[in-house]
Amino acid sequence: MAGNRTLTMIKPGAVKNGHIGAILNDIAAGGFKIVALKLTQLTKDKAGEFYAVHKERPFYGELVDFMSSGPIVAAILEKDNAVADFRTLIGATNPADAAPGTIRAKYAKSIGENAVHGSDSDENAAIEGAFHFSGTETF
Ligand code: 3AN
Repeated sequence: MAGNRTLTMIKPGAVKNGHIGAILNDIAAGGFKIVALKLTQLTKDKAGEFYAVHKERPFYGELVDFMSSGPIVAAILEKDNAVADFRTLIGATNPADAAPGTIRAKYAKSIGENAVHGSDSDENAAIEGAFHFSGTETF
């Protein structure tokens, strides 16, 4: 059975460009309930840890530099079928391929600076939720 939670981050570019409110509004309009939320900044070490699965990819250094470059918003979102439905709401990794109306189509600049993160599996949603939030910060 599909799980009901996913982890998102509003990335530094979208925070810097003033899109926090609009993106949270799209998330709520998409039927997701926020069960954890914070404004925070990743160190390079923490960003490297978060994206460790991509360590061998050519864009890893650029990704870690970008994700630690400024504040982000991290949130755990709840909805039936959360992981897949959230990935539909945000659109394709490359905003050029993202369906019209999706969060990445509206707010992402490029494949590297693509506005938001969404977990890719229930297992990773749980790992990523615990990465950002303690038990007392999660409702
Ligand atoms: P998604 O975030 O849609 O699950 P992944 O897991 O393939 O996509 O990639 C993780 C992150 O790595 C993306 N959100 C994006 O910021 C970055 N990324 C992926 N592919 C590229 C690429 N070709 N060039 C630069 N950055 C990339």
